[in-house]
Amino acid sequence: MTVVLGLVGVAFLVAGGWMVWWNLSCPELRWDWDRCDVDETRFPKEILWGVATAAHQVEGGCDNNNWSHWEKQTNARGQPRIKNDDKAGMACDHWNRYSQDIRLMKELGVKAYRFSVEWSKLEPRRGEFDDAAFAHYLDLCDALFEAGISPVVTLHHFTHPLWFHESGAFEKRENIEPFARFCEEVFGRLRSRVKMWCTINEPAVFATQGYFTGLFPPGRKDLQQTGEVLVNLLEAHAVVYRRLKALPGGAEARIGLAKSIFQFEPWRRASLLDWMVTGAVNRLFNDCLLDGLRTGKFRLHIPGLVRVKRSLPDARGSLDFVGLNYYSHLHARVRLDPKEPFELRYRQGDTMTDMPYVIYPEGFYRALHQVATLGVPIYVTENGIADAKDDRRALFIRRYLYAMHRAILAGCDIQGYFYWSLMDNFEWSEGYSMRFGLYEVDFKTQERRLREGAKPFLQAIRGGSLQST
Ligand code: GCO
Repeated sequence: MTVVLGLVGVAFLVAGGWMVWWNLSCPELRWDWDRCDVDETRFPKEILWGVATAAHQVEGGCDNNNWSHWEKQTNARGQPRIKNDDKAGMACDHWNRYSQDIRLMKELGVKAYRFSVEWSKLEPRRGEFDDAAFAHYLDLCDALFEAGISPVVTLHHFTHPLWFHESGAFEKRENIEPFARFCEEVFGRLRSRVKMWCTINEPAVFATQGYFTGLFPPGRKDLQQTGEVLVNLLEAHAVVYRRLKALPGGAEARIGLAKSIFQFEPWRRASLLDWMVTGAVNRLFNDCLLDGLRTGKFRLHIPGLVRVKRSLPDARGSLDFVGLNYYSHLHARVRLDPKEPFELRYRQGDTMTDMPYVIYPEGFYRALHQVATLGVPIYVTENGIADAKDDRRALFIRRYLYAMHRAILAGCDIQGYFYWSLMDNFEWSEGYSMRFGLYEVDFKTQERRLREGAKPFLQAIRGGSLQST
């Protein structure tokens, strides 16, 4: 018995010593903003500046996909799935107003526009392609060309046709094939206008929100299935990359994936438990995909919760560039309550966005270094703030662009930056309550108005300093 107690005591001493060492050896990155020279931020003239949107969030008329179906439903408590019972509906009517919106992009001075194509409009029924819908996207690309703006097309941005949804979507490995065929069709018809492609937007968000938190369709809460959807999405990306590369024009095209990074940090840096839980969530949300792209091996194993392994040699080297979508990080504190195993906590003095995310530019710097390990050029494919009052947007833009500037100086090969978003739009389960736009949208009149807080972005594009005026 004495021996056992002795061993337990030693174990605690070792664990306690580890926690103190770890906490001291890797404090959370925080800069002294009073000493950061944000005004002197400059960017290489080669940086490609753009804005980003997604079809379902801006186009209007996306009424035959997994999201339009989801928006009509209520949850187990009979509450609407979308805040304020919003529906994407006409959204920003971008389908009809894209010429006007391209003029707004020109006013900003951006040279690229990242948008997604709506699969449910292009292939409303399996194997039946709608020529008029393809003609619309060709017209959009031609109008962008006239304006001197390059299109960057995302092939899957959370939405897909109801027939694909009802077939199980990416829960089933065999559904990679119909997605790949769709991508080949789009590539074949748009390749003369589009030279840069994102296969899938934020696989980890699609999988965790749809199959772990249940906030996105199909509203499951099954970690094992989350892992299976994740590995199928990684395989789908790799298959699409190889298939498009094999098509005429494929070798010249630049094909990547838009990867979200959201750091999950221990609330108590000396708590082994907080480190273990946040480490598991980081593995799920960030690292298993990055490792899969790096090594061609997908490994996700959280004992007792999820175990998915798959060798995907085609995933290795399946990026001509990596897209990074970055917003913030979260702190979690483990609770010994099975109903609520951990709670999110916020540090005193942190400035919050409306989401609410913490404004944490240091995390952007960290995330840029994380994706830099993939060894390919980086494009920031999304970065922005929900700020309806427009009283934090300028600060956000100045500090995140400063963080990107420091990452470039540190050697990260950052070649472009797309602001999220051009204009206010449908923010998924948050509906229209979250205002991410450089342009404010009055959804009653569809008027767009440039926000004061957008000014630092215009300064950066024009190669000026971020001098606060
Ligand atoms: C996402 C999507 C965008 C969001 C944006 C703000 O990350 O969920 O790519 O569609 O609107 O990131 O949350």
